[in-house]
Amino acid sequence: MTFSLEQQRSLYRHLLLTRLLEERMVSLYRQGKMTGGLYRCLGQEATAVGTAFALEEGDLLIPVIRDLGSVLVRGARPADVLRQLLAKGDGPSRGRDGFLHFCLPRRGLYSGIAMLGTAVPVLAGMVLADRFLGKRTVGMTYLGEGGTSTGAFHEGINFAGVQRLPVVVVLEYNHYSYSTPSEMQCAAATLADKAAGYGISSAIVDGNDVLSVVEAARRAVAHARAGNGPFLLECKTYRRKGHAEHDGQAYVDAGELAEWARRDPIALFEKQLDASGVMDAAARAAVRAEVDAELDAAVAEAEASPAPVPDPEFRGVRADEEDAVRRRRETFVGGLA
Ligand SMILES: Cc1ncc(C[n+]2csc(CCOP(=O)(O)OP(=O)(O)O)c2C)c(N)n1
Repeated sequence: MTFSLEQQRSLYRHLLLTRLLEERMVSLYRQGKMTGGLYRCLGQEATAVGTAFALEEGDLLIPVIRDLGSVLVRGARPADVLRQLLAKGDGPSRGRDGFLHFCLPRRGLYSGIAMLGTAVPVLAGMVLADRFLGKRTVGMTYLGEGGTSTGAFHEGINFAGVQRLPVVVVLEYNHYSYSTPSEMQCAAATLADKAAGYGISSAIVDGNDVLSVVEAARRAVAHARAGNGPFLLECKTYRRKGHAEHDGQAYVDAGELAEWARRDPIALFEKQLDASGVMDAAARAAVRAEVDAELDAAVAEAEASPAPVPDPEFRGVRADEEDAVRRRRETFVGGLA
């Protein structure tokens, strides 16, 4: 598979955007401005960016906590991501929720679901609904090793397999689930091995090599779209920070961290771009300057956004919110009478 100059530039830009946006998030978190936890994807950027890059317009994506890169590839604006994290009144969730729990339905991006594994049956239902409408929508979601131990994952992937639904589950093998090492999580030699038990296909890819990830994800998406059923794509990567910012990861060996820092996905792609002559250091510096400027503006925009206004009407709880508010008011007035 070949990649155009534009595609490689876009991949590089999204990797950098993910890394540098996260650094801004850390700064806001340490200033006490963020609400809730901060879950980083340092070292895993190529997995989320590369897999989402393989989707087409109209496809569906449900991220989990390490997938900021996929959210940006789907078109979320950094300023809106920051508004969400700062729980601003004009943020995507209007200050009601945190982290990546927001949707951009017009971009096919749905909210990460806090209960691990539940995105699999939900996504299976979404692509099944689209199949009834005659669409060939592919759904992609993500899970870590820990997420694959849940009943929801099992039920969802089993149903998707039986129905031959176009669901791609990206399995992020990042060596830890909170503090539990992977070998304590699952007895199978690889997560991809689980596919055999469901009668579906799988592959394993180096999750730190963004071009390999895109290629593998394109094959997985094409497989699913062609009606061959779900696909498990295991990306071998490494979580270089603790579970969240509050976790000092004392359970991780320093040598192991240093070893994976040498396999940094962005540095690896920079080497490839040098070798192929696609983007030299000056061209990459220009992209970095562009991303820095975008993030300066995004932080300023998000910080200037208003705080949420407490709303006793529970607006936004239901899709038909105006109707719900009207009915609630009518019931209340009726109750008084
Ligand atoms: C069903 C369920 N159990 C527990 C949790 C709390 N929890 C959130 S993330 C996490 C660790 C998940 O590990 P893994 O799936 O390997 O993903 P990683 O954090 O390594 O990316 C836990 C225990 C949850 N959200 N849902």
